[in-house]
Amino acid sequence: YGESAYLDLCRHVLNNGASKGDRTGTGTLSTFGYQMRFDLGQGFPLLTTKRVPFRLITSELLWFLKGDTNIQYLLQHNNNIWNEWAFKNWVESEEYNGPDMTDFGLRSQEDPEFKKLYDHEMETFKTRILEDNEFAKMYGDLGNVYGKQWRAWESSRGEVIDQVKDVIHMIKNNPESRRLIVSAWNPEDINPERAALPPCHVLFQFYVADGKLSCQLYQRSGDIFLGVPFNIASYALLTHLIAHECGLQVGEFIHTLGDAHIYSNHVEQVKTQLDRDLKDMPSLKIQSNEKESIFDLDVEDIILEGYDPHPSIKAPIAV
Ligand code: DHF
Ligand code: TMP
Repeated sequence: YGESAYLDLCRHVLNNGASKGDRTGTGTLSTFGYQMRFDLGQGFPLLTTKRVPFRLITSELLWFLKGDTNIQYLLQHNNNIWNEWAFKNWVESEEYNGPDMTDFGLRSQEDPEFKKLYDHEMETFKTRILEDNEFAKMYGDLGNVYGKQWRAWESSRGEVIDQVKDVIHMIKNNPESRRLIVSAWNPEDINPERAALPPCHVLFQFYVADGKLSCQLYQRSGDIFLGVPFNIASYALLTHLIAHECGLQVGEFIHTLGDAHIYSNHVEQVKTQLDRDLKDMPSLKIQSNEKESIFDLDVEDIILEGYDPHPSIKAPIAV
């Protein structure tokens, strides 16, 4: 249960993981199929054994909920977590004529000279996304990623389906339903032309009993050190927001993982984290007095209290 379930997952993969190559060329220790449970009534599951930047989780989730897929919004909120995937589209485009950025993720870790060049190109890219709306429209958009599939799934018949709005309506009107599902996985869009990264959090389902809302996520691929702590907090927050909107208490968040992996260049960081003791869990407050629905919330409406974690631990992200 809770953060110890996450630390158990780390230990499980360190002890039992198979050495497995991967798309990014980094290499991982990996296991297949794992489940963690978080009782949201006990506190908010933001890890305390390292600092996890909650404001980035909030702005990313509100970005999904707005149906936005353009990193311009994230940059306006000083959130850089999706930059590399937009940048990749830019440097692979016809229009780009700067220095060769092939394999920039791996090369910037190995070659300090290249890293300088890359950092500079990335800064230029970010500035253009923020200042030039035409450029942002072309190169800031990640394609048919979460925001699009959640709020404006396009069916082959030309309908546009707002899955989040529909699921909220169902929770309010038919809470017994066993069909309270949102899917981000659209086989038509699993193609680099259409989405920068095929969704990792593929499908989630809600469940209502005893006046409490629970949520289970199926995540096909989990970067245990960097991505998963964000994913846990993000879905816990989503469950809180929807419970709030529907007048329910929060129940459990159940996190089911497919390929759960620790990248080879995160192993030392994971061991450092495992040596630390748990601290008290923080708690969450939602301020929405005037707001009509969760789609109108801003980052300031979401308040985390009592978060006093161990220091952050840095690690490179595999692109
Ligand atoms: N690719 C990979 N290889 N792993 C991921 O977890 C991942 N996540 C994505 C997109 N692509 C991915 C979206 N979510 C960070 C966390 C989550 C995330 C993207 C990036 C991250 O870098 N977290 C750092 C802090 C970042 C910061 O402060 O700006 C961390 O230490 O948690
Ligand atoms: P993949 O598409 O080859 O599985 O690569 C995606 C990587 O990103 C993989 O390491 C999982 C990680 N990831 C997360 O863990 N959580 C996320 O929310 C996202 C978007 C990615």
